[in-house]
Amino acid sequence: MDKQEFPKGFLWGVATSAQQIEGAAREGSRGESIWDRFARTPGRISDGSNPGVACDHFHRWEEDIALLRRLGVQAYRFSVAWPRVVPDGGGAVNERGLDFYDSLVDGLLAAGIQPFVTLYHWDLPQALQDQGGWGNRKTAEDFVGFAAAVSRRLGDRVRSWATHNEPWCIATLGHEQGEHAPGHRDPAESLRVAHHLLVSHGWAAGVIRESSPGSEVGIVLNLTPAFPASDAPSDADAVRHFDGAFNRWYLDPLFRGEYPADAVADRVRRGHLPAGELPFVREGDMKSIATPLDFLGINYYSRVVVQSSGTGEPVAVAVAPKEQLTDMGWEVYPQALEDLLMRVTREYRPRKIFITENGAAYTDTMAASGIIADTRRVAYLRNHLASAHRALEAGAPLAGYFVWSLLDKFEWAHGYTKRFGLYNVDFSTQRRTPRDSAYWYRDVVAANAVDAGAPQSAMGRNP
Ligand code: IFM
Repeated sequence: MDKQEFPKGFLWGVATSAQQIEGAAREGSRGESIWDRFARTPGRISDGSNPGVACDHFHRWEEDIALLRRLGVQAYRFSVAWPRVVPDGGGAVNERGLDFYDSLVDGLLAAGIQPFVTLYHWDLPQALQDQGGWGNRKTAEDFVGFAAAVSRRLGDRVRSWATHNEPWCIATLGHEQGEHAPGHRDPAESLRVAHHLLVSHGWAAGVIRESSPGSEVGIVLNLTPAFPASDAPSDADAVRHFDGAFNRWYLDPLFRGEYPADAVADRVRRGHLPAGELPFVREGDMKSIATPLDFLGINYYSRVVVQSSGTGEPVAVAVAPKEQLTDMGWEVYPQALEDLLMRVTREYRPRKIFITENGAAYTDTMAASGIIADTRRVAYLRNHLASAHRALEAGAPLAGYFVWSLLDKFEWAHGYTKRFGLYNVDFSTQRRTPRDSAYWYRDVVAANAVDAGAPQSAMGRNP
C-alpha cells in the first residue's frame, strides 16, 4: 500500500463557476453577460449551445449542497455572477441577485461547508463590454464597485475571496486568440486587458479586506509549465518565451511589482507593445497589483512542450500518445504539478497555496445499473494528488485542493461536449448521477489521504 496522508486541517473541496452552472440567465433581473451574447453568435460554441439553463443550479442549489455533503468536502469554490448583482456592470446593485448568494452561503454554512468565493469567473456584464470591456480602464473601477457590493453583503460569513479566475484566459483566449468572449484578436488590447485585470485585483483586495475583516484574499492563476521539444538552445528560448507570456506575466507583477523584462521585450519585438514605458501602466498601479496576497490559487491541468517557430515564437508540439490525452486534448502529466508547486514556492514565496482547480474531461458510459466507472478520471485525480503530496512533503505551503468540477457543465466554447464532473449531469432531465470518481473522492476526503496503490475494485459505491 502506498498511502499518502495530508496534514491535519488540509482543506478538501470542489469547484464550479456561475456562468457554467447557474442558468436562469433572465431571472431575478440578471443582466446579459458577454458569454450570453457570445454564445448566440453563430459558430462560436462548438455544439451550438448556450449557458441559458446549464445545470439549472440557480433553482437546484439545495440539491447541489446535498451532493457536496455526500462528498464530505469542507469547502466549495463558486463564483458570483456580476450581471446578477450589478446588471449593467457599473450602476445600481440588484439586491435580488445578492439574495441568491446570501441563501447559498447560509446553506453551505449550515451544511458545515466553507464558501470559497471567486468574484470574476469570466461573465462580464455585456453593458460594460459595450463600453470597451476590460480594455477600458473604467471596467477595473466598476469591478471594485461589484467587489464592494458582494463583500459588504457576504463578508460577515465568507472567509476566503479570490478576485479573478485565470486572467491569462480572459486576456489571451478572449482578446488575442478570439476563442473566448468577447472574441477579439488584438494582442495590444489583450495586454491592456491583463493589466486592468491585475490592477482591479489590487484595488478590490483592499475593499474586500475592509468589508470582510479577517478573511483571506487571493487570486487564481492557471499556470502551465513548459518543456523544450529538444536540447536546441532555440527551444530553451521558446520555453523562456512561453513561460514569460503565460506564467510570469502574472506572477511577477503580483509578487514582485513588475512585468518580466524579457517577456516585455518579446512583445515589443513582435510589435504588440511600443518600446519604452508600458502605455497602460499609471503611477501607483504596480504597487496596487503587488498588494500582499493571503493565498495564491493555482489551477493545474497539463504541461506544454514547445519549440521555436524559427522567428522566435514558441509553438506547442504534440508529444503524448492519444491515450495520454483528456477529451480537451490536454496531456495527462502529473509530475509537472509537483514541479510547479516547488517552483512557485522557491521563486515567489506565497504565504499559502490552494490548488483551486484540477480535473479531467472524459466521456464515460453509464451502465444499465447506473454505474459510471470513470477509471481514467480516478487515475488522473489520484496521480495528481500524489504529485501535490510530494510537493507538500518538500515544503510547498499547500493548504487545500479543489476538484474541477462538482458537475458536468457549460465548458465555454466547447458547449456541453466536455465532461469534467464528479457527478454526471443529464442535461435533458437535470438528473445528477455520481461517477465512481465521486465515491473515490469521498473516500479520499474522509481518510485525509490518497492511496496511490489502491486497486479500483477497493472503491465502495454506496453514496
Ligand atoms: O471549465 C474551465 C474553468 O472555467 C476554468 N479553468 C479551466 C476549466 C476547464 O477548461
